Amino acid sequence: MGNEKHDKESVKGINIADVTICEATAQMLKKAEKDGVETAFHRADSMKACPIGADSACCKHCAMGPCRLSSKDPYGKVGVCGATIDTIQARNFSRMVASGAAAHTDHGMSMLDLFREVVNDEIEDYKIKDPMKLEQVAAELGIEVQGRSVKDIAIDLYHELERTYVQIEGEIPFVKRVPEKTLETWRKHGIVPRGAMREIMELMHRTHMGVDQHYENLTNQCSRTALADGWGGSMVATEISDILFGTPTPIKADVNMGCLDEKQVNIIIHGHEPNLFESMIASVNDPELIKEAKDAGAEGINLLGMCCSGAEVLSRHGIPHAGNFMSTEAVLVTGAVDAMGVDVQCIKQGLVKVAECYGTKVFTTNPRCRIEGAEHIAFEERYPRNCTDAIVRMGIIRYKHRDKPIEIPRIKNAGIHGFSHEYINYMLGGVFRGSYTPLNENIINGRIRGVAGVVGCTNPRVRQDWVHVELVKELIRNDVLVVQTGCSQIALAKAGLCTPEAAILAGNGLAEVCETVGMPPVLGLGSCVDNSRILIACSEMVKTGGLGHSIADLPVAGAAPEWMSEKAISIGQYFVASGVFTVFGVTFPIVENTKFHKLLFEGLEQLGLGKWGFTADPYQMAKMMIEHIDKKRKALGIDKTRERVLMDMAARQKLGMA
Ligand code: NFS
Ligand code: SF4
Repeated sequence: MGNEKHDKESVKGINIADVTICEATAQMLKKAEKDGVETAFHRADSMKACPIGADSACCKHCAMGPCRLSSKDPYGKVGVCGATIDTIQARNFSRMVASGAAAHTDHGMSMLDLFREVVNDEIEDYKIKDPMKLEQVAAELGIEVQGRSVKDIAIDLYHELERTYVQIEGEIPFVKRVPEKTLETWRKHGIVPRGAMREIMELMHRTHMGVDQHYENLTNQCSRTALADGWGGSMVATEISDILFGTPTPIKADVNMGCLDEKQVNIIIHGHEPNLFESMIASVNDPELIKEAKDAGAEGINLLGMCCSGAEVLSRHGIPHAGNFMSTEAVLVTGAVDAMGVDVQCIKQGLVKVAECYGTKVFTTNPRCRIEGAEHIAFEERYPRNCTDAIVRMGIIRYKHRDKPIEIPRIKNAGIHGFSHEYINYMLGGVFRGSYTPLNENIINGRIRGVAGVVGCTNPRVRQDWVHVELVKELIRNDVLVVQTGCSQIALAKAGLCTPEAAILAGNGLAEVCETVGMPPVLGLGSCVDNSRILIACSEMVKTGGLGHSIADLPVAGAAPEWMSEKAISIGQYFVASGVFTVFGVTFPIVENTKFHKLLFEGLEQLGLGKWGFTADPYQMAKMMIEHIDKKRKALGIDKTRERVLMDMAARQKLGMA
């Protein structure tokens, strides 16, 4: 220990009930304070957000600045170069999109690298597990599949998908999945993406000092880059993962910290890339390593996920999930984690210090992500087990030398996860012939009012999980079917809403559909890159018919109620550019009453795309989304259904929800 943060006086207590509704996290925060350990919740309390930065009213793109404009009087001043508030905000916002899109597309590229090596027989540890999906994706992209070997198809698919990154001119492959009318709109505005590398490079160029100084023109490139993420990098990540590791189908699995087991060696994988996780699954099932764990006195090896790769293998294999982004430090406070392996994205640097306090080690594995104080064990795709076996062995050593008291919150929540868009159509369409027709019919007849994607992070600036849970309850109560990914999915799983029984919280129409099919009213699809599954589902709904001709016509809406990362902004922008009304919570990183704000919140919709919305309040958020869904229903002429049910306090108490 021996660091000042471990001095009990140095941790200023926070009001724990105000910062999270996750009971396990709350219990661990109490313990952390007792142990003198600081977490992001404590740091958020002492680090007040900079008001100028929060509104994106500052620019540090050159050394004539940094320049600060006022959010109270946004047009009162310009930067030294003359940049207006609209230029400054559009540039800052676009750079968030560039960074978020880069994260998703680079992740997708790693999956593609792995796929190439598998196809070329350069790796033995991974294989094509889902040749049916391979054929289906290849056929969709116009690759001949009849009478050809899996390997030949895979080679062609690899070369085709590589264009998602390197295409210099012309449209990327998955644009073929976009509904005709949506694509027409994109073509009209010149925002059909070329390769992600080109789009991100051009966006970084255009946001440099003294280049693009028209917020509308910048926003076009911002949309184009975001679309290169959603219909490009993210979609490649999802499809390749399915081909290599299997397409998810519904599976029962547990979430929460109660999945830790004091009697076993507990290993946590936290990050985003499934290749590390898949190798770890092989390691923890290796009889030799299990024997080593038993020789050390443990009953076995217990593997858990956290954050997005955790959500992905929860959906794909039913691997238990310990918690979302704001629980990653708290889980270490249990003292029960014997090793935490991380790869890329959403890995708080603070983890290392917390881990140190409990004699746990954090292992970085990816060359892109090292953390001072963490041990690095390189993950090489050709020899993946070298890395994951080593982490298990380090965990076993730590197990043997556990010397801190262990406290595991006894909370575990079962649920059903793994609803790929392919499965949704089988589930609703019957066993023999998958189709979106029954979903569309249920929307047209009003049993299902519409579909909402509720996704994204947790954030210590708002009460962890609360906004997600309240929003989703309000939506399903109003017959809106909810699809989920990432940390949001875990929040709802912990609240018990990923079970078929949760249909009792749904409105009559949605409840009826859930009961008939035996599905939960909240469908977990996996990680954040799996938001691409939502795009595909939207496309399918349009193509199936009866709900308009473009994604913008659909009675759907999206939300990231507790977002924090630049990836979330990229996701938001690609949903908006695809035609979806998308509402964010916490804070919106631009100044109101500016032209750029008006463009994002109104103007884009007039161009035939979707639009942004903002509110930090979950009930208001539900109201905005439902009103939008109703507006679309009306335009489609299918609005002859029930009035929206607003839950008052008494109704909430009756349901035990207050
Ligand atoms: Ni999405 Fe995943 Fe979670 Fe947010 Fe981070 S883990 S990619 S960014 S915090 S949902
Ligand atoms: Fe200031 Fe313009 Fe330089 Fe930005 S680019 S820091 S607004 S002078």
